[in-house]
Amino acid sequence: MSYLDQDIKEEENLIEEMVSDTSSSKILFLGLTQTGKTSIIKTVFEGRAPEDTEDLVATVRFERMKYNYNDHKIFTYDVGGQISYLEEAIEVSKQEIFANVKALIFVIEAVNLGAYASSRQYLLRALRNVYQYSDDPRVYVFAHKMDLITEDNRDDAMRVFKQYLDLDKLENVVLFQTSIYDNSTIEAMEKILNN
Ligand SMILES: Nc1nc2c(ncn2[C@@H]2O[C@H](COP(=O)(O)OP(=O)(O)OP(=O)(O)O)[C@@H](O)[C@H]2O)c(=O)[nH]1
Ligand SMILES: [Mg+2]
Repeated sequence: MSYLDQDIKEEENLIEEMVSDTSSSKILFLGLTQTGKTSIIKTVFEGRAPEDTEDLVATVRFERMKYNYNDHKIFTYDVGGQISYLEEAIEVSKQEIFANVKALIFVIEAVNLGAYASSRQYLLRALRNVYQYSDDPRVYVFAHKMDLITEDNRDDAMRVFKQYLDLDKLENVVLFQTSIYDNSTIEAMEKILNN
């Protein structure tokens, strides 16, 4: 068997396991490139130090991983945030990406106002897909890299964030303020998994 065949076989096994194992949770990570999706997965589920994420390369297409985390069986889908990968996930591969989702986590850099509009467009398209292809999915927005905003400015920053993203209009979307440099991502994940 070639390496390629072996890879394909492993991928198929992973998908089969995920679909047949109803006690497992699929967590789908989406958001623009460089927002910190892979860093969140590596620090929370693999215990990697935050500083070790600085050299992560951009995710190509999407990456599936399987974890045992605090008695939870988890499958993560980490979609690369470059526009071509997002488009592929949302249009071409939507049936696979958006099926069986327990939690969709949409990551937005809190500090990057210039990217709010584009993030919102992708968030809306992701919501449409996830409600179409999954039963009763939970949806979360991470206002991420909060460590880059001084404590005094966080309330104002969050007001602007919610206003620009018009989050109040999106029913059932739960917002977390997160950073890999403190416990906030781990605390958010625990709430999500225990929901
Ligand atoms: N200051 C700060 N930097 C962070 C945080 N989370 C991630 N980063 C940094 O953000 C950069 C991009 O992180 P990635 O995890 O590769 O981003 P990504 O969203 O997976 O990017 P794509 O794979 O291209 O979609 C890295 O240099 C991380 O160290 C955070 O909470 N605070
Ligand atoms: Mg990535």
